[in-house]
Amino acid sequence: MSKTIIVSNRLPVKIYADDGGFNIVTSEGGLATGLGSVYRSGDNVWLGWPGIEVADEAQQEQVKQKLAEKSLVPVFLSADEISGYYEGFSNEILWPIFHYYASTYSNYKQSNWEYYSAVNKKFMAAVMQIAEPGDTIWIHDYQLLLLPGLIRAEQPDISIGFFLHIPFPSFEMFRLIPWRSELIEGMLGADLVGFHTFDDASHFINAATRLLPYNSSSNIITVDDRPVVVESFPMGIDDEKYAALTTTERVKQEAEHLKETFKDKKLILCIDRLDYSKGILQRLQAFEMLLEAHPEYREKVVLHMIVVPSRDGVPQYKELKQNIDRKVGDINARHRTIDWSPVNYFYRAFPIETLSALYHTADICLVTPMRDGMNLVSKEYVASRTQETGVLILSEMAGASKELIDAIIVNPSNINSMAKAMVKALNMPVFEQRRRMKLMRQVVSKFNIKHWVRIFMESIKEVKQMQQSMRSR
Ligand code: GDG
Repeated sequence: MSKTIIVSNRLPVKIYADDGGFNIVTSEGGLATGLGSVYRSGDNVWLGWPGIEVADEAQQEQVKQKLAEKSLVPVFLSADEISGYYEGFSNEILWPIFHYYASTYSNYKQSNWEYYSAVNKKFMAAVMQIAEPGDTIWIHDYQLLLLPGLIRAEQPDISIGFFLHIPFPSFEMFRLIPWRSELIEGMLGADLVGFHTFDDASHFINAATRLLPYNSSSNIITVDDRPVVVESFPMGIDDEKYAALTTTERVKQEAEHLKETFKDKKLILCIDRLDYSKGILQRLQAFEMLLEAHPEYREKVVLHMIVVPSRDGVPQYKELKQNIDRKVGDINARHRTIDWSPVNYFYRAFPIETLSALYHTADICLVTPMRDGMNLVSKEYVASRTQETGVLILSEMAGASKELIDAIIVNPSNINSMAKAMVKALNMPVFEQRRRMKLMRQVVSKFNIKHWVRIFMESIKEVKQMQQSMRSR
């Protein structure tokens, strides 16, 4: 029987070395939840890096066997490979360019490219050990752009889907990358190339047809007689999980505590990974402008800001963290009173129950990335608003803004307009909040993660059928 192989840089697990053995905890991230129904059924598997360096072969075997019980297959990477392929090429070249941060943050080191190519080949070899004709392979994200092409060269007829979780930039940005043609060629090894938004898909078609001698018609690029379909598949969340969480005892207690703590104040919530693409500093400037232009909100509003540590070994991220610390310190020092701190800043991760209580309680959720493929936090806020009130302020640069059109949409570079959006949100009548939130909840529930997985898998099948019927003509 044919099977599906999911491939991503990271396996959805955390592994802890424990008394000479290993302890494995599966992660509950959005992608893992959505793909759970796929990789846990039949002979299907998920293949990726387990997240820790295991150099010893006997230990690798031990990890491999433990993961096999959970339908997971590890690709072991050395510290040098992680540094060149993941930190160097993926996070210092692809991530900034794909998020429209040119030159300053890009480091086009040849050795990073060599590691990136070598690790993509390593993934290909691992896939080839388990793939059989008739199988479907679904590859995820920017760390594995070469993988579809490498697999195609080995197994010309196998079904391959590729999905990019971050934005695909316009051609003028993408062309800066020294290895741009090789990257596009790699992606075009897939039968179906998926993005969060229509714009990302158009940018990809534009780059592919300008860099390589392939023709396109509508959303199909023909690669040596093989049609490759390029489409947008906006990723959803497990909306039912977020709604159900709000009814659990623990979340109810935490929500009560929050309500009591902030009883005469409006709570504005932001949750982001530490990243320059998330617009954290610009948002702080806007909040400061609000306090300065509208003294009536002093002691009446709190910005509850969770920044989750991420890539903090990279110098740019360290610097960003210092700038955020300084800005928060500044705002609090200048505006705080004995009973009130304008910014409640946390630099750590929290359990999902705490996030749920915050989502459920916060009057406003402020999501203002400079660029974001989708942004799931905005959808999680909407899914947690079972009481149907609350206001979402959302950047037009997040993929989610194409779907959540009833949010207050802002340009995150326009500090003034973000401050005005906060005033609008703080004063929005309840009936208007409900009207908007109901519409957004319909979108989040209809286009949830199950729907996303289903339509992507169905589309791979349809593309394969189309290719077969073209061949038999
Ligand atoms: C990439 C793209 C795209 C956050 N803090 C905590 C925590 N989180 C969870 C959130 C949410 C997830 O992390 C973050 O997802 P985002 O979509 O907001 O952002 P990225 O991590 O940058 O994800 C993005 C996504 O891929 C999917 O395609 O939307 O554009 O950049 O689920 O809830 N979870 C827990 N504790 C925290 O403190 N448990």
